Amino acid sequence: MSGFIERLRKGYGKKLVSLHAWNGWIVVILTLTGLILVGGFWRGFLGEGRVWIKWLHIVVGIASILPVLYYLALAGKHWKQLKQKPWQRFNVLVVLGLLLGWFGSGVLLWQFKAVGPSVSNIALVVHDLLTWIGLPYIIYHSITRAKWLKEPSRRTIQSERETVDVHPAGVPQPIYTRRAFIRGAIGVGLAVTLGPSFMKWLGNSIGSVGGTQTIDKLIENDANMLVPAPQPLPASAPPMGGGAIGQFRVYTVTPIPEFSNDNWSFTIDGLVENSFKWDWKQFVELKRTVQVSDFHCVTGWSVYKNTWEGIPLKELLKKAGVKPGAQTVKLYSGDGVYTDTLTLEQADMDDVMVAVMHDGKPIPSDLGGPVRLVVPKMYAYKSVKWLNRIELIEGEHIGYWEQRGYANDAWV
Ligand code: HEM
Ligand SMILES: Nc1nc2c(c(=O)[nH]1)N[C@H]1C(S)=C(S)[C@@H](COP(=O)(O)O)O[C@H]1N2
Ligand SMILES: [Mo]
Repeated sequence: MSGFIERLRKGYGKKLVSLHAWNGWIVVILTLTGLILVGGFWRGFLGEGRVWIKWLHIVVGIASILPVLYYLALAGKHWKQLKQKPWQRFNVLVVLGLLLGWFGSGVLLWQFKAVGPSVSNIALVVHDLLTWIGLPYIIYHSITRAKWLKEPSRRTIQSERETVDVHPAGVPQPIYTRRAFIRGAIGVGLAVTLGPSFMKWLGNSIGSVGGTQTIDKLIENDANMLVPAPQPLPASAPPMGGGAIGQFRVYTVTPIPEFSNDNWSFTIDGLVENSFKWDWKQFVELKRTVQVSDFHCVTGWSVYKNTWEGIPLKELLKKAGVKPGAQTVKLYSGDGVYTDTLTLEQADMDDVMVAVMHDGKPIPSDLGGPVRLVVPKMYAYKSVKWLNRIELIEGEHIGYWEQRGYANDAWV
């Protein structure tokens, strides 16, 4: 072991320089792919690409531990060299903390099935938190480096040199200068291109820590205009689950559709004895029930104790009368793009619900209102938003995200 470390330490200075460069590129790739994964615009735009980006993020993420381990093997010597430079020591600790934290939480997110929703929920919060703290830190770091280059007095003094080029051999200054310039340019590029969505995401995420305000905002900004408003059952208002814990992230692969009495209907057809097409007035007359359930997205976030009010899917199927040849329940979104399926057996679970209300209030358009599916025992990509058609079909259908690489097995 010590022989190995000895060998590592040969050419120590050069190694630290290339380590720093490698690590910089890894962070850039993880940042770009990570910010794309956050969602919003990119979700709809990328489609299948999102799954590739996710894999790239995970593979590079796992690889990111290598420079860290390599550095740790050299750290003793480096640490001693930084004895007179507390600020640089601090910087080393921040960067190591960020990288290890991102790695640890990232591995948990990657292994979300093995660790379960409550762990991956925490991992996502940590992963995000490190991103909010770490990115500004790293962007600032890159930008100040670029600035310093313009000040000859600082360029030559020690204070400008940190981790990488404090070493006896000395690095030719131009190499470092060019590298710092590239990093500065990347920092500025990142800030300009990703700044707005980063800030928006920051706002949303902070809101999501702060409790119930955000959902009220979503209700306030409801784009749907459907009358009459559904009246909650006593078990819904006040919500029998006591109110949802956690915050939904608004996910959509299309613009949020808007519905009114004129353009909304709900159809159940295909291999059924009686097909139906309800308008909103008829639909709110259907008998509803209330359930409390948790909601888990594969990305790692969950919302607990949702009180959903709606029509159990099995009741709708009973009403329509499933014909013997039918094998699959195909679910259509009113966005015109998103679909998913359940087997007849899955659709028969008691808690699969065609939901109309959440915590005693109409579901806002951002969260899939007026009517969305909820499948509590499965990851939420099965929970089709703006549900407006159920078709019973023979054979299979591959849903939107399943076509793009998500597991057909969505059991939590
Ligand atoms: C510079 C370091 C990193 C940054 C800036 C970063 C950033 C991000 C961001 C912003 C997200 C989106 C989270 C969200 O949806 O709110 C994300 C997701 C994720 N990250 Fe990282 N990450 C980094 C390192 C890693 C590492 C080291 C791993 C380890 C394997 C990793 C694995 C994951 C996974 C599995 C997801 C969830 C992807 C999904 O299902 O959408 N990340 N990351
Ligand atoms: N029509 C439609 N339904 C959808 C999606 C979508 O993009 N479009 N995303 C799914 C995914 S991946 C999740 S996690 C949940 C998110 O629900 P929310 O936006 O109400 O939080 O909706 C699911 N249903
Ligand atoms: Mo999801």
